[in-house]
Amino acid sequence: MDKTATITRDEALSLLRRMRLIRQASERIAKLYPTDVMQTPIHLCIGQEAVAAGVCHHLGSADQLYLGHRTHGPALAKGLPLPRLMAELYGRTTGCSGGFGGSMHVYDPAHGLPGSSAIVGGSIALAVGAGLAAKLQRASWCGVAWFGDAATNAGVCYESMNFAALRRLPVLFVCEDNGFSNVMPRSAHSAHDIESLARVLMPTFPCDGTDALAVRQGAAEALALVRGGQGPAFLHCRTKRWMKHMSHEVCDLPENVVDRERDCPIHKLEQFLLRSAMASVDDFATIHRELETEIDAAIAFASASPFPTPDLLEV
Ligand SMILES: Cc1ncc(C[n+]2csc(CCOP(=O)(O)OP(=O)(O)O)c2C)c(N)n1
Repeated sequence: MDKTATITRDEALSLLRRMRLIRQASERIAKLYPTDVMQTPIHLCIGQEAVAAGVCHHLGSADQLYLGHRTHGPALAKGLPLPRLMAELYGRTTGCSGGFGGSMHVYDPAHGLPGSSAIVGGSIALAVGAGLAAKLQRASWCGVAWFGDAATNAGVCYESMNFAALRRLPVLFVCEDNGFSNVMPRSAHSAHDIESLARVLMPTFPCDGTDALAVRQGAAEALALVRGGQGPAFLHCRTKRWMKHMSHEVCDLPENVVDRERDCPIHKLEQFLLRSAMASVDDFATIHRELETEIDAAIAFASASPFPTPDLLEV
């Protein structure tokens, strides 16, 4: 189906707002990071916003989304309030993990974010466990495993996909493939082709991960199977990482070629909105301004919140 066929203005603007929230918050984090106010490593997802917005467009708070180390984009797109993310990065008690987790350990059960793992591939099996629970409880929600291309090298990825396929569990596997494991291009870290391997176990849905409409479409088709009781599906989103792996600085690897216009998911969606006369440049400016105000408020909230005290470690 044509990826633009069924999209309404409200949906398209909601995708844009989610992507802009992630982009503008990430840019602010990158700007503040060198001042040392955030005591946590950070993995930014500038350039990858379409994956988070396109997939989470279809997820409700009951769906259980398990993340890896690059959490900010999908967590915000799934509903984690920005002040709670910012306070977590600042290491404050009001953060989503009480200030103890940092960027790689976000936790917000109210929005279907039951945990994330800094171990590459470490949360994939947990999403399958959620899928098993959903099936046993005859519930309508699903488990979602979110991981990068390097996680497909991990044995647990295949064990998890195998079990999910064997038991026909409602699990969506989302591979956010930015083509790199830290500084290593995929050709240097994987002997396999991701889709061919996944296809042995389940239907795969490849999509352009720099295009929010394509991701929205691919995720809709994959989730139709998952929610329809036909077992797991694999969504493969090829995207581009604009920043260094774990840094506030721009990626300068010669193999990572980024065209900041052609590869920009926000620019792509804005061009679509303008072409189809669904929105104007003034609408984009309003969204930008509103989000800057939200980000200012989130930073003020984080900086005014207290640091945790040792007694809070006791559970
Ligand atoms: C089991 C394990 N091995 C190695 C690492 C170190 N490490 C952290 S992130 C990373 C790269 C992961 O790449 P990918 O899964 O493609 O995700 P991306 O960072 O590109 O989003 C590595 C090797 C780790 N955290 N866990």
